[in-house]
Amino acid sequence: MSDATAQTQTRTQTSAQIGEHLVANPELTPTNDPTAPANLLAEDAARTLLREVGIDSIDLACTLGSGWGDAAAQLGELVAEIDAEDLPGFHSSGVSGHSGTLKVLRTSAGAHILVIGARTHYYEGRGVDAVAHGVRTAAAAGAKTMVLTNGCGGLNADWAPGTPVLISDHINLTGTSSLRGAHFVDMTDLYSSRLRETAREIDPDLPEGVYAQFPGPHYETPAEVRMAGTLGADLVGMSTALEAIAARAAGMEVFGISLVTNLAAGISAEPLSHKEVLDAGREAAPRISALLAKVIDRVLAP
Ligand code: 8IG
Repeated sequence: MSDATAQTQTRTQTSAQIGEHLVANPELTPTNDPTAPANLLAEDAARTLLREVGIDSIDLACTLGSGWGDAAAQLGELVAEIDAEDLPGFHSSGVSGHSGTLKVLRTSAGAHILVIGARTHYYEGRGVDAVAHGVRTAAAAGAKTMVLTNGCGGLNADWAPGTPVLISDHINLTGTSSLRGAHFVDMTDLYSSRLRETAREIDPDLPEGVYAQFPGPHYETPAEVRMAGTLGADLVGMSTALEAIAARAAGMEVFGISLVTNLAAGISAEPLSHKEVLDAGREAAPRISALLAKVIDRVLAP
């Protein structure tokens, strides 16, 4: 076979693999195409994860944000802990307060929970596929529920640092999407009202609010916080919305919960500090960990 024929054959194979369209640049393959590089990478990570852990599937996945790091310990018995770098497509974040591992836990009822301690933030500049990778990997590993947690700024002065708030909806202010191509996905009831009900059965006093995702990494100006408030936001942060979109697109039911670690800029007279964020998280940890464990237990109850 001539070199030219071999090359043509390789190219033909590749086009067959990634669909009829957009063969010139696989990165442009729509995210609803299973052969999009982002989906293939997530499949690869899920396969690696399940093989390493020696299980067939994950039931529920949970991404832990600022202040939520201790919550994993209460969710079940640790089956395996894997460094982010050892799984295709994952990176350790390098943000203090964020761990760089994925854990698999087994609940007393025998369900498997994937705890993603290695979240990639949009502000890291790795692109939206990296941001959605944890969620897509969870979906590829079989997870039906995606629990997204974060630390955030609060616009409601009544929510003292350390207050957990259910996310009822979001406003995506990143100017981008975690999806690409003609991938039109309904975002009605994105943050499952059923799961919010479940959480309120455990703590009837849990407030809820609309989360606005800013691109970061800087915090907002007071004027931007006022803008977010005018638009209908109660919480401001740098994560979650893009992941929730990817989770919904992957068919998962989404539960979102924020820990208000600081009042958003201009809401209190004090300037914001990352130390304040970490302190509020540390102090609230036992309470919010117990809350999350109870919610997840109930979600997984047969
Ligand atoms: I923790 O006040 C935390 N993350 N955008 N604003 C934004 N992100 C945050 C904040 C905040 N606090």
